[in-house]
Amino acid sequence: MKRTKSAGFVAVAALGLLVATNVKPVSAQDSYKTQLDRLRQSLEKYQDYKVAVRDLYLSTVGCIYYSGEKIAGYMEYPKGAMGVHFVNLTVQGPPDPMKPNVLIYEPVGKELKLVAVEWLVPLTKDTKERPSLFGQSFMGPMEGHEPLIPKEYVHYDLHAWLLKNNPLGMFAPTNPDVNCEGYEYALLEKPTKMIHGP
Ligand SMILES: [Cu+2]
Repeated sequence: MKRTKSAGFVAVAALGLLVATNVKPVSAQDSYKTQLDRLRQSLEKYQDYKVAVRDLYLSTVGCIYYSGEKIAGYMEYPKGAMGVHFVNLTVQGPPDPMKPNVLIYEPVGKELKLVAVEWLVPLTKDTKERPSLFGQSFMGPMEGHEPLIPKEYVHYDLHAWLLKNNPLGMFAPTNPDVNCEGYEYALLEKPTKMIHGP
């Protein structure tokens, strides 16, 4: 009886060792996924755009979309929409993966559905390098997106389609599945001029 017990213990201990040696170190990819999942959860409350407004994410009204037009020296935005940007000017400093300064809504019928977030980072004289989050380099630098953002607002940006699938990828700037059609303030934007910078 005693022998069986200790044999069982040895077997369990060996199994434990096997499991322990099988544990792979957490890869960067896994930790980005965990971060993105945490961010997605923290955005739940902003499904209601009024909660976003109370937290100072303010609507810029227009639903932005691009035709897919390509111009040399200008940003290449694949045909698709970005949606309605709600910008929080009180979120400043280096980009915080858990606190984007822009929330993006898609008008669906009479509602606004939260579909993505964006980090907008101004280019300043102190900028030493291109920002990145989740292993993704930001796009830009580029001029401000007229007519809703002044041209002089030269910036980098990164989009993340956390709440609506984007066939072009999680971090693509435009989403062909997002639609501004039928929305009163749909706004076709021209590609934005690229600026030289780090
Ligand atoms: Cu955008």
